Amino acid sequence: MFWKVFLTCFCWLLINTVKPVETTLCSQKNLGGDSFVCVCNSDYCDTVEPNGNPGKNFFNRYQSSKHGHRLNYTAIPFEKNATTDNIFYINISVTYQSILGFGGAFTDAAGINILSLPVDVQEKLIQSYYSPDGIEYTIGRIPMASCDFSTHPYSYDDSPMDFSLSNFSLAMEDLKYKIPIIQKALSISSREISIFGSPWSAPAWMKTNNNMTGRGSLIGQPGGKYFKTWANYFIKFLDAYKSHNISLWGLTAQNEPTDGEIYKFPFQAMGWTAEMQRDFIIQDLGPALHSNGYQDIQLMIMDDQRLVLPEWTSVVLTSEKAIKYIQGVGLHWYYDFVTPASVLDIFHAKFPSTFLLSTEACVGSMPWQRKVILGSWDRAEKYCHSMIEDLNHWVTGWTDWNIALDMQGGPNWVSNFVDSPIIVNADKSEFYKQPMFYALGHFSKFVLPGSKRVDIKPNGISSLELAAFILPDSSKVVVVLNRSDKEEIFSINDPAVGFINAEIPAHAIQTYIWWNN
Ligand SMILES: *[C@@H]1O[C@H](CO)[C@@H](O)[C@H](O)[C@H]1NC(C)=O
Ligand SMILES: *[C@@H]1O[C@H](CO)[C@@H](O)[C@H](O)[C@H]1NC(C)=O
Ligand SMILES: *[C@@H]1O[C@H](CO)[C@@H](O)[C@H](O)[C@H]1NC(C)=O
Ligand SMILES: *[C@@H]1O[C@H](CO)[C@@H](O)[C@H](O)[C@H]1NC(C)=O
Ligand SMILES: *[C@@H]1O[C@H](CO)[C@@H](O)[C@H](O)[C@H]1NC(C)=O
Ligand SMILES: *[C@@H]1O[C@H](CO)[C@@H](O)[C@H](O)[C@H]1NC(C)=O
Ligand SMILES: CC(=O)N[C@H]1CO[C@H](CO)[C@@H](O)[C@@H]1O
Repeated sequence: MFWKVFLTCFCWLLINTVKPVETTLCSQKNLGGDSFVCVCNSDYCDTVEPNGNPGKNFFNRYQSSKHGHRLNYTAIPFEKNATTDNIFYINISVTYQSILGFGGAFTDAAGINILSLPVDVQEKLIQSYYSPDGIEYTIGRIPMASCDFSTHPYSYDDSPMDFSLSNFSLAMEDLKYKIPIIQKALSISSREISIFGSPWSAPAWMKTNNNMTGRGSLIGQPGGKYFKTWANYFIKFLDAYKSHNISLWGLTAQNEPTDGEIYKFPFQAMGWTAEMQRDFIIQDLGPALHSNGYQDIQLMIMDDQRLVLPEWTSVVLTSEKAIKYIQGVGLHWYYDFVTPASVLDIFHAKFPSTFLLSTEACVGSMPWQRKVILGSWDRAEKYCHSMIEDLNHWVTGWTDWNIALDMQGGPNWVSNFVDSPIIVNADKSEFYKQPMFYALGHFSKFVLPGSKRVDIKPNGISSLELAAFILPDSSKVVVVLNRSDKEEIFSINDPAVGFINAEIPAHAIQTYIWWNN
């Protein structure tokens, strides 16, 4: 009996320890950028080494760099002392915000691109983002009906004066380009994915300019017929997605409400003042959500540039009646260069119980920027820098824009092409994982929802950019970015385990993970 048990255990151990590592490395290709892309096709796609506990006295390190690896895994032992004076001290008794997650958006354009690939390559693309051997996104955003990354403007109810919304229905685009991809992502992920919806525009007939584009807003006033109908449209949308087994976690009240105040704005938009948004939530949207069983939906206001944060929130969140319906504020990164991150700290001090979430970001949207750059490390640094900066100023997560675009950065019906972490080359039946994909992965795979940011402080002056977290299972994570041309030697001290004596190459991102045992 004893031997039988012993042998069984021994064989089990053997099988489970000598199991070959199936991780595959990046298939590098230089396509003109300052770094390379990783090519995925029917034959091949790189995967990420699982982040398991490496055992007593060891920590995990994942590294990506301009000239080297993509999420390259190594287990390294702790040391008893630092080998440098450049030491960062982590202090888990100083905690900040809870993390919601990291992810991207399921746009029509993303779906069109994914479906342009052979079925097995489509699978690899979705796995790259959502499966346990990918970067394991935990956030998803869905445009409610069309946006610029659609092939044409449409809403869910284009029947004029249909105030009862009896002709409301999801579009072909939802059924073909969004829902199947979201369902696949949910089914292959081992994590919960928080999905939120955002509308770009109401149907034209509900608007002052009778058009989904340009300058225009809902007809009438909050509490009026059009506002009530627009609130019910959100409920119909939530119901419709639910009937496809997709339960939403959140909503933003409007994508970029300031766009619809701009004369001749070129694509779907709807204008709101902060006062209108506040009163719509108090009189229409909030009550509609609560009376239809959606009181747990996380409702976010603004969903717009950091620039408007102080003004907007001082109008909406100072209303007692509004804040009982509102949980968060959505931020877009496009004009961060004119607004310092300190506005986020000021916001948090004023409204500590309302979370901040980055709800949209992409590179290539500015007139002076190139659209798609294949293999741009510079863009990965921009993403990583933004995530570290946001996280160090109370932001709870970061949402990228389209999860996949074509070689031009579309499709986009107004030619507002931009870049994406995954670029699909349908002609070659392959896709390219950009450096931006790995920059996101350095956070999304490791900084799980429910983690808390903790203190990490240098003992002297260092310009490395870092953010540190304690996870729900008490493991610790530190993400480090070096944007300079030289490598840097540093050490991280956790009094519970010792020193991580580290070296970061020039232009590199590292994630360190360790457990206390
Ligand atoms: C990491 O890099 C080392 C050294 O270049 C290489 O031998 C190894 O295969 C890489 N491993 C992974 C999982 O990327
Ligand atoms: C650790 O390093 C410091 C500074 O280099 C030194 O003063 C100290 O004696 C060392 N401690 C041990 C235990 O080696
Ligand atoms: C960690 O932070 C706590 C709370 O501020 C403080 O009391 C403690 O001294 C800090 N520990 C170290 C090692 O700095
Ligand atoms: C719904 O659509 C049908 C077919 O387009 C149309 O005949 C009907 O009038 C619409 N209903 C409403 C209430 O607008
Ligand atoms: C909406 O506005 C655009 C831009 O001015 C115009 O081209 C289009 O024809 C308008 N659509 C409708 C339905 O009026
Ligand atoms: C939703 O999930 C249930 C249970 O898993 C399944 O029976 C049903 O077919 C699904 N419906 C859709 C529309 O996917
Ligand atoms: C941005 C940043 O942190 N750069 C650092 C990378 O490493 C070099 C070389 O040691 C430092 O001088 C930079 O400050």
